[in-house]
Amino acid sequence: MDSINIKNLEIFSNHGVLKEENVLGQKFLISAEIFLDTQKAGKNDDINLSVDYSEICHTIKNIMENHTFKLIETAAEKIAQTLLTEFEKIDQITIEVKKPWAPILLPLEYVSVKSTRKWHTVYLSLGSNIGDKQKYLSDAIEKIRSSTLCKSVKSSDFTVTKPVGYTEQDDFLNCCVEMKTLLSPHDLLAFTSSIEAEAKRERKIHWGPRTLDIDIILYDDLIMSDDVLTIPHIEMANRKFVLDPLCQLNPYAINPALNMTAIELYKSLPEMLI
Ligand code: PH2
Ligand code: MG
Ligand code: MG
Repeated sequence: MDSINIKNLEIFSNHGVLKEENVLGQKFLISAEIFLDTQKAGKNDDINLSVDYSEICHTIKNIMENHTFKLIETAAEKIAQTLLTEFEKIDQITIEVKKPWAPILLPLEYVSVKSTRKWHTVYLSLGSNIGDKQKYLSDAIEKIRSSTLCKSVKSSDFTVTKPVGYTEQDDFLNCCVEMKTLLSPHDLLAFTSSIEAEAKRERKIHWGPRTLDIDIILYDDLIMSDDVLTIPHIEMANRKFVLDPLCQLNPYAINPALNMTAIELYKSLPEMLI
């Protein structure tokens, strides 16, 4: 991938855990490796097809001068997130914040934090089978769209499906959403759970009726599992109501745990489910 690089931008500002650092200030050196496709800009000699490194430097300077962070971790996080959300052409960024005058009473060249952040590609499955199902789904998609930490949000069509698992309940309305997000898997789960909670989601019967269910299906090519989250979604390969709308968005989306595309999974559903 192409990158634009800024090395050791010098800024005097007031970050630190010690009170003295917040009052007196000190020198910070900021480096940025900005990943984006520069080919179009390079071929057309047009700055509008790239990002202006001068604008980037001034954005970094404003963040550093207008905040007082305790940690250089927080400075790096804030710079990475601001640049990724304000410059839409940036796919990924590595920010290094160096503190050459760190007051540790020992000589050193500098101490630094280096963080890499990027837009992740995510697929969600949404379902509703109580009340105004259409509104629950479209309100949820609107809430996702309005987050600055999500972009390029695309929804499949909404489809009516028969309940799977616990069958003594109303039909579902289901869809899938494709998007890019800066949220980590657990932060994304907290975000989708908060949208479920706003829809007055109650957890009474496992796989029972719900106003709104939002499941994380795929997150880049990540494979992970812990007490609260398993990615890819463990049931996706058995669920037509997930695979059908997923194929509509991207038939070649890969389940990295099974090493199969959405369309391959759809075609290998048992006959009775199709
Ligand atoms: N969700 C379930 C269980 N069963 N059936 C359909 N048709 N659609 C769903 O979204 C669904 C389900 C658990 O989340
Ligand atoms: Mg579910
Ligand atoms: Mg769920």
